[in-house]
Amino acid sequence: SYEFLKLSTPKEGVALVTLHRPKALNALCTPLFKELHTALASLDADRSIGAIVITGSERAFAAGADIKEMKDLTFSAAYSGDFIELWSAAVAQVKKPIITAVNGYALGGGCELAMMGDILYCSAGATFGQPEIKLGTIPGAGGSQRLTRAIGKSRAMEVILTGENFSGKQAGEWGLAAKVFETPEECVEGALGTAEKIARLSRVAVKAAKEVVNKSQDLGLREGVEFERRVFHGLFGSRDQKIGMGAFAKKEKPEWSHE
Ligand code: CO8
Repeated sequence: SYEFLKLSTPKEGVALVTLHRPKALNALCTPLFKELHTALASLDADRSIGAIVITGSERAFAAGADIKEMKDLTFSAAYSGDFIELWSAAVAQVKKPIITAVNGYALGGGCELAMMGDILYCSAGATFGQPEIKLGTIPGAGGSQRLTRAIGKSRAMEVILTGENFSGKQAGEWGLAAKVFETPEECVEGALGTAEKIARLSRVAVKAAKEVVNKSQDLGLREGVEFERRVFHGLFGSRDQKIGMGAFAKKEKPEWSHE
């Protein structure tokens, strides 16, 4: 049981993690992130789960890191305690696909958390932003890197240097969001639907696909293509490759091994 999260399994193979700290617009305090870390690690290890959706409320996905918790933090405490490191790891270490379904505010650390997922969906009225500059600081959980890769340097500079927010509609137009929905309900349903589709596929192939796409963010093109080819070769050793291609040849539906 969690204080700041709600967990459910609304569709077969799909876990829904709902951030639940309504009094503070889901501001990301350390206890919330510790719970998120524990919950995601256990879902990643759970063989019945194939994909994970993270969402917040209609009003706020998350309004940022907890400013009240951070305001008196010193450099030595932040540095020696590796402040934020665990937070990024909570999501980055997960091998199963994560879809973030963003409604309401996704500001600062909230925007960064949304971008840590593998696929980002939002509603048109969502509010994204990296307002840290207005607090006398900068993004600290990958915002400057992930936003720049997602929307390009000039737009990312504009967002991060001014601290001005942008809408869910803009997030779609700029390519930050894979899909934009009219309403918050549609956004969560859309994310669950996509997660269900993914959860029904070969687990080993899905894991490999996520790994190779993520490598594209770290490697140059030649190394990335070589890495992809090695993993592709490796999948000929999996049962699911035989099941998938065998079923195609026999005009049957594949029954994945879920290995
Ligand atoms: N931290 C702490 N408390 C918060 C936060 C926050 N980020 N955001 C909202 N709250 C609290 C408010 O203090 C308020 O509490 P109370 O009722 O006790 O006063 C409650 O939530 C409701 O908020 P408001 O009354 O302000 O609601 P409004 O509808 O008037 O305004 C806003 C909503 C515009 C979202 C406003 O709350 C706001 O500007 N919030 C702060 C947004 C912000 O600056 N976020 C960036 C924080 S810095 C950051 O994230 C650094 C990232 C570091 C890495 C993070 C790793 C993941």
